[in-house]
Amino acid sequence: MADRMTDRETLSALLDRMNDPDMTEAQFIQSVESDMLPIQQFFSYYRCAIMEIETKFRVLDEQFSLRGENDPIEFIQSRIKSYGSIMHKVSKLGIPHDLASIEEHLYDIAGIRVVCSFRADIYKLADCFLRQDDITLLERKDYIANPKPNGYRSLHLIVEVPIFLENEKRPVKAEVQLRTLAMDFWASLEHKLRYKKDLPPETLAALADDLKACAEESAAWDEKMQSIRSMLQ
Ligand code: 0O2
Repeated sequence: MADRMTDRETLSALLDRMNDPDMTEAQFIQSVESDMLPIQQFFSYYRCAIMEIETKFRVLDEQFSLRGENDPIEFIQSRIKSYGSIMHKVSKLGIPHDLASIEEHLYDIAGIRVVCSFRADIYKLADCFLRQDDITLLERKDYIANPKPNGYRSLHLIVEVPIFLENEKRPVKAEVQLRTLAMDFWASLEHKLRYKKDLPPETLAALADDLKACAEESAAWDEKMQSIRSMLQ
């Protein structure tokens, strides 16, 4: 994934250097390290974006709890998309393999998942987050109002956040997923099923139906819990 080089070119340059009798081991290691630098820097931008976004949500959580409202956030999980998943998506989208194109076309290299107890808190947090003047909303997908056919529910926000580096301010894209505990429980179970390709098709279909029914039931639970809380408040 080196800048402006395909994987194959990078690998073949690496093999040439490994076989170069004039190159010492130290020189070889140094050359590999310098090749890796743009890639390390690339991933570091996304780690910084995650830090920025996580902090924004933690600050909001702190503020709501100071106001005497229950902490709206149960937990936050973040991840950087793995190299393998990035390359898989690059091939699927048919985009060039260089870092600049990957940065331009992939929106979910940095992923932040904010899990709340109550559905209303998801929208409250999303509104507060999006009102911040350094956040640019690129895309909003409300799979709570419009669940996916399999039952998947979450609010997805594709945003751009600036990170402040030594000599530059750099906009970085990230995907924020907001969901309730019930939606998260469901999504992690469904995610496991996706990798169970070795089961017979009838079993897979029956499990998908069961999961769809679970999604409807847990959405009804979310709604009930929400109205109980509203009454308590
Ligand atoms: P991971 O491992 O979580 O990163 P795309 O973003 O191009 O892949 P799409 O449909 O435009 O596809 O994006 P969408 O619908 O916003 O979904 C992106 C992410 O949402 C997924 O990332 C999942 O994390 C989650 N997601 C979406 N649909 C489902 C679903 O049906 N079940 C579960 N469990 N999760 C879902 P990745 O890259 O697929 O996975």
